[in-house]
Amino acid sequence: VDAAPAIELWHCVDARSFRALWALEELGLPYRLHLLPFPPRVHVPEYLEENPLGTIPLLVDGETRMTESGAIGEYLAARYVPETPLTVKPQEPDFGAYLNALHYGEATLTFPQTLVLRYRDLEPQERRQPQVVEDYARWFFARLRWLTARLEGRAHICDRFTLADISVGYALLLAAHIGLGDRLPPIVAAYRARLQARDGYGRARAAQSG
Ligand SMILES: N[C@@H](CCC(=O)N[C@@H](CS)C(=O)NCC(=O)O)C(=O)O
Repeated sequence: VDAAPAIELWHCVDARSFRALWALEELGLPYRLHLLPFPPRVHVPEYLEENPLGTIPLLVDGETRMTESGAIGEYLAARYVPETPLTVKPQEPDFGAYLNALHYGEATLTFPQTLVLRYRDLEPQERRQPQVVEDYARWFFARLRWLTARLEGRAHICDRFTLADISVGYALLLAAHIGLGDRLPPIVAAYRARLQARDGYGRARAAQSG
C-alpha cells in the first residue's frame, strides 16, 4: 500500500494557489489537494488554525509551511526536481529575467487586479470605488509593457517554458476571469493561449474540478 503523499496543498478554484497546483502538475510530483470555498476565512474558519493569514495557497511538506504562490514552485523544484528545465539556473543567461518574471507575475501584475476585483465586485455596494477600479485596471495594462516587450520574438519568458510562465500566466488567467482579458495586447493573448494549451495546465484544471 502506498503511503499518502507528503506534500499537501490548500487551494480555492482559480485563486493564486493555482500557481502551486500547476507547478506540482508540471513537475510531476504527488500531492494531496484540499479544496476550499472562497474566501476560506469566511467559509472555513478552522482553516485559520492551519494558516493564520487565512489565504491560499498553503503548502505543507513536513515541517515546511509556505504561503507564497511564487516561492512554492521554486521550493518544490529545488528540493525535489533540481535538474528540471522548469527553473533557470544562475549560470544561464536568462537567470535574471526568470527571477524578475517570477516576482513580477505576483507583485506587479496580480496585485492591481485584486484591487479591481475587490472594489468592483467583492465589497458591499456602499464601499465600492469606481475610481479605484479604473485606476488599477489602467495600472495593470500599463505594467504589461514589460511582458509585451519580452515576448517580442519569444514563445516564453525565457528560452523554454518555466515557472516564470506559471507566475505571469496565472495573472493573465485572472485577467480573463475578472473581465480584463479582452483588452490584452495580441502578443500577450497569444502567449496566454499557448500556456493554456499545455498538458500540465489541463491536468491542474482537471485536479481542481474534483
Ligand atoms: N502573495 C500571495 C497572496 C495570497 C493571497 O492573498 N491569496 C488570496 C486569494 S487569490 C486569498 O487567499 N484571499 C482570501 C482572503 O484574503 O481572505 C501569493 O502569491 O500566494
